[in-house]
Amino acid sequence: MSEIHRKTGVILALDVTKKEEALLISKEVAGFVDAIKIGYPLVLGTGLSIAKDLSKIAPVIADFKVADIPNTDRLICEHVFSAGCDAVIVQGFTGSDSLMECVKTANEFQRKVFVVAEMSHPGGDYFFTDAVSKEIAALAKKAGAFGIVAPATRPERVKELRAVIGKDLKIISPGVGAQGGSAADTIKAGADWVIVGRSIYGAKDPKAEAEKIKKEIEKLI
Ligand code: FNU
Repeated sequence: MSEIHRKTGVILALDVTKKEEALLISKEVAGFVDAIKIGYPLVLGTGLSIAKDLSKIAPVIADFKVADIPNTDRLICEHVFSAGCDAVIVQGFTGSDSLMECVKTANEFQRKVFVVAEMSHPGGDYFFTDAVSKEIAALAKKAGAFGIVAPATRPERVKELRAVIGKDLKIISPGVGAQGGSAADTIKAGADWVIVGRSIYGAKDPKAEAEKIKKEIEKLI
């Protein structure tokens, strides 16, 4: 287990499906990212044991968008944390009891919970309307989550959600690069980290691409 600290402002979304490729890319970009986000593509492709392998390289965030009744959420989170993940991404629309169970489980393991406040794809604001995502962000704060997920594709929403949660919670923002968002604009809007997948792991030179994004963020400081 390791803490997620902001050094580069970049989180790698590792949506490859083969273990060898996942380890190779992670080792290459290790110095340029603060954490590695894994999700269904990689875990279904390789098994949850990949989390332990990757946690030797960087902190691991499990993007399972957990969204069930409290008991099932707890069982999922226990597996995720026992497998070596440092944080889990959960949904907030399930309501406060489910969310609080995830946070309680994370606290027992001394791990972290990020709550999806609004999704980054074009259809992402259809149900996650302004009012709903702000309510979810407020609930995340009340429940004691470590942070929220907010869309890099809509930096104005990152700014509004930052205003809701204040400085106590972190914001991680997917949607940079392949989905059209800009790393600099997202950080300027109030995100702590941008999450970048295809632009890095799909690049000819993942290391150079990760370094480029790191430098783009560094220039803002
Ligand atoms: P890339 N992701 C996302 N939008 O893109 N977890 C969200 O609103 C969200 C996410 C994840 O586009 C997505 O599943 F809540 O290749 C993928 O793993 O840069 C990553 O962020 C974005 O990948």
